[in-house]
Amino acid sequence: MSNILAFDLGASSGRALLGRLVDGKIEVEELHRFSNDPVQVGNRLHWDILRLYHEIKLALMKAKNQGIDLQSMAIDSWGVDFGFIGKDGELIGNPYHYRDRHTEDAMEGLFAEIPASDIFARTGIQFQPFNTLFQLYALKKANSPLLKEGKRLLMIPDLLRYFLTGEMHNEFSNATTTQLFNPTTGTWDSELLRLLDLPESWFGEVLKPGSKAGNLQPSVCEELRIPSIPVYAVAEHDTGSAVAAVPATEKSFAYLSCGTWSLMGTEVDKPVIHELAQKLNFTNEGGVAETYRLLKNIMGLWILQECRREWERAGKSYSFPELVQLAGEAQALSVFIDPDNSLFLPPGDMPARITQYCLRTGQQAPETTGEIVRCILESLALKYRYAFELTELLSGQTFNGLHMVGGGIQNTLLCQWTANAIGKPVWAGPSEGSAIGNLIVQWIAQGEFADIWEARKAIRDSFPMTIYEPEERKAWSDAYDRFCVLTGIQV
Ligand code: ADP
Ligand code: LRH
Repeated sequence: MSNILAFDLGASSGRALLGRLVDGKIEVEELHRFSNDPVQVGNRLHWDILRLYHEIKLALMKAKNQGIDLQSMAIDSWGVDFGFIGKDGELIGNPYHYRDRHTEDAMEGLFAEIPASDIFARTGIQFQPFNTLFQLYALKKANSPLLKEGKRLLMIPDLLRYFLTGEMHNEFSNATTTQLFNPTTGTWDSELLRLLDLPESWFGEVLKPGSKAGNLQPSVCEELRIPSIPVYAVAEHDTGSAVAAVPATEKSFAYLSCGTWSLMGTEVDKPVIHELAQKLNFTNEGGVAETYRLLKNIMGLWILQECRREWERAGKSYSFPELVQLAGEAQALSVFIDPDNSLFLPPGDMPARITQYCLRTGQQAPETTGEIVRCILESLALKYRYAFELTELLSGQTFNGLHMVGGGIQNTLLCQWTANAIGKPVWAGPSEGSAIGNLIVQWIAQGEFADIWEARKAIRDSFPMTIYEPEERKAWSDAYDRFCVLTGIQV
């Protein structure tokens, strides 16, 4: 029986999922799970990349100790972040976290040098201050030694794969999140690199998802006393893997990948790059099987995670199910925030920022834990309606429901409220979308599935899907009108 391993590193936690194909069905087992804790040093926020590498090795050890014979493995993670490799082949410094504040003024600064419309026309990627492009610009302005010493730039999964295999490659789906890749030419954008004075030699040939990208190198095998196995490049951007795992039956479908971030959109054959897409700040990220993801980033459950961390610092600890229950007991459709307000991007005292937002917009601030959680979840559901309708507008399609995948689907209230807000059914599952998408791309590469559609069918047959039918239409529709006025979003 073939066993393969998927490492899915999310912004809040990482996991190793063991996958097996049994009579055409997918079986998964969670071999290892670990928290992914950013580390603040002085004013800087970093990822603990070596700890993540250590956790990957722990999972490989667990597989060995359980007598599991692995055939292959692959890694996916959040996008945009990277590390530099120096002349001796070693990692220079700790990768920055995309929520580090060093990119705060970067968009404004760069647009004074290169018009935003040129950047969007070249890359089709939405503007977010933390995109690799703006991180590099900020490092340049700060005269960072990283740029002087760096010889190769590797995205987070590229970097971890390099530690494991000794081979340096850049993978396609994650390369597109840099906002330095041109989907029209299918290569790094030489003109953007030239304008930014970034050496082309930092960026390697781009591997398609499903490419074999090396084998576990001898030093790793010796250390862990394990045989070498192939390491694949899958859709190494977690959103790419999550969307690969959407159990859709037809080509035209809408999805919401719901975790730390909420990513709402549809899959398209060609990137949608025009003025309106730029104005609405939609993105075109590279996906599997020559597709792109036309989608919008929504701040997501990060706001709730950060509230939870704040309450923990105040000595009150809540599990996610407890928070969902408290939200269910609070008053419905009372006060709203725009989850995408820049106030909510950096780490910090989120309940205080929610109060600040509500008072600023003439609303009464939520007070109890349940009221705060309800405000976050309802506001997310309403923002999902906005992004859902824009996805229909930009893609010229009408969707008869929404597929939700990711850890956030364990929040049954959020799923139900999303259905209420969009007025269409929500089909929720699987919750480990990214890890399952990672597995199926390995299997497609190994010939176990003919293509992505056969793999999606196997996902449909293997994992339960929960259906949420829309309810309370009038109340949610009125709430949406209020939400739009309050947040100033144009519909
Ligand atoms: P990421 O991959 O970005 O780290 P996940 O896909 O693991 O994120 O989703 C994490 C989110 O899922 C959490 O922020 C939390 O809101 C939600 N979640 C996780 N477990 C539960 C649960 N048991 N009940 C409700 N929500 C949950
Ligand atoms: C979701 C995600 C998203 C990126 C963000 C940095 O995990 O990859 O697609 O924009 O993290």
